Amino acid sequence: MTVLSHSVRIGSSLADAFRRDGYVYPIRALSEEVATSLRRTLEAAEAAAPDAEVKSMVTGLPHLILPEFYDIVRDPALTGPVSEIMGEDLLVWGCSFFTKEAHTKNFVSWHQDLTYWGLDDTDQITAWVALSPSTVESGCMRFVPGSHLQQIVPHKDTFDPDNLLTRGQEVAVEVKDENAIDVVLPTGKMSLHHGRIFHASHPNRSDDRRIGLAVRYIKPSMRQTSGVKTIAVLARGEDRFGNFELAERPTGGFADADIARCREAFRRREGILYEGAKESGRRKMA
Ligand SMILES: O=C(O)CCC(=O)C(=O)O
Repeated sequence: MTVLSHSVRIGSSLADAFRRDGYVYPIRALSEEVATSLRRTLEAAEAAAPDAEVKSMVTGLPHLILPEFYDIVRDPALTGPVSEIMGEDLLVWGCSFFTKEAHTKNFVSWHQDLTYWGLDDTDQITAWVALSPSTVESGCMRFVPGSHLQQIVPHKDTFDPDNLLTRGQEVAVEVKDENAIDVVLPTGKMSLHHGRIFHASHPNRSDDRRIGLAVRYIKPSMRQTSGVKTIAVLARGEDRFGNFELAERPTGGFADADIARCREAFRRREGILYEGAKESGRRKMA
């Protein structure tokens, strides 16, 4: 059993703790060696990417361009704890890196993930896996416990270039800093968070990169409200609904077919993530 949860109280299950708090951590997902080896794979791919577009695929769709990351999002070490909460059948709706370089101003504003994803249900979990130490100094995630119990609140777009979020979006309500907890994770451990939880993170003041792999799990019964079939991966169990187009394992080596699939995945998602946003503030999809 891999689950060792900070927020699970004696006598309550992982699922109970998640429903109560909107998160669970730390969960031992990968050994430090495996996590470090994945970091090396990522960094080799960043260095080898032939152009900015392919580099944005490495950052924004690693599971569709790098076979090692397709395998990791389907690994029972990640999907097991998620399925304890969401059930046996799981799709990966998206997967991306949140990397903050050492001593940079990049940050993440307070937001709720599901605000702009255009899904018809809010039963959604992100597994965030640390590929380097995620500490207060390096700008770990911060959660407001229990904030997932409210609906999606209004957000405003800032398009702040230092903000790692697509639209620089932030909740348009006050968040009291003292109500937040620091989600400190050593290399290889992960947190799970609900798609409605308020979360954010400060800049990285450490000497190392802070690298998190965010894997967005949904149930196959969910659908995009726009009717567009976005590109997903079957992570566990079965898809008996067909609401998403399922991608196979990428070939690797930046094969033409993998690049074409990522281009299409970005294209289908762009209209959803930027719905209602001003044209001028948009950045390239990543
Ligand atoms: O990595 C971070 O600091 C923020 C990540 C985040 O917002 C998310 O995974 O939903």
